[in-house]
Amino acid sequence: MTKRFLKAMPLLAAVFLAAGCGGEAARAQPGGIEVTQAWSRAVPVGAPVAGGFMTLRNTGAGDDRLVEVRSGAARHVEIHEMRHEDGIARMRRMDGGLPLPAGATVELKPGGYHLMFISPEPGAFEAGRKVAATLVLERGGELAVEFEVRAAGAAAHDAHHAHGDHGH
Ligand SMILES: [Cu+2]
Repeated sequence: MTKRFLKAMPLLAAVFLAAGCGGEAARAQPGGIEVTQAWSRAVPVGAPVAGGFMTLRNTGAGDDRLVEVRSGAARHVEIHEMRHEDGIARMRRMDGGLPLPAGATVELKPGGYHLMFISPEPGAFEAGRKVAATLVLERGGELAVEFEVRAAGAAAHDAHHAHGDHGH
């Protein structure tokens, strides 16, 4: 029965397998979305938010979109963009998700697009730990990712900011 199921639904099976073993930094998916350099910055216990950064590459033939991110390490996860308006950096939740055009590489990084882990679990974002999350793609199914938690101040170009992270 299982064999027949796998044969009948190879795409779904591949998604299950990928979600089941997780942990690898990069993985080609049926939808052609590749994730590399997934990382986060350590926050103290009780911090209201933690950031999530990564590089997404759409190697597929069609446009895709990151529509949702789930993680047991926070109450919920939002997809944000940061813009500078009148010299002030403002963040905005991307309710429509993050577009991943065919062939494009989209970088989530401090000062740009990023994930916001809201109400992180105490201790989950300690330097050296890994935060598991699931990326939900509009076309490419689900993708398991692990964010490597780096010490606060890890991003050299960001070190001159006070580490409250972009003004929450
Ligand atoms: Cu944010």
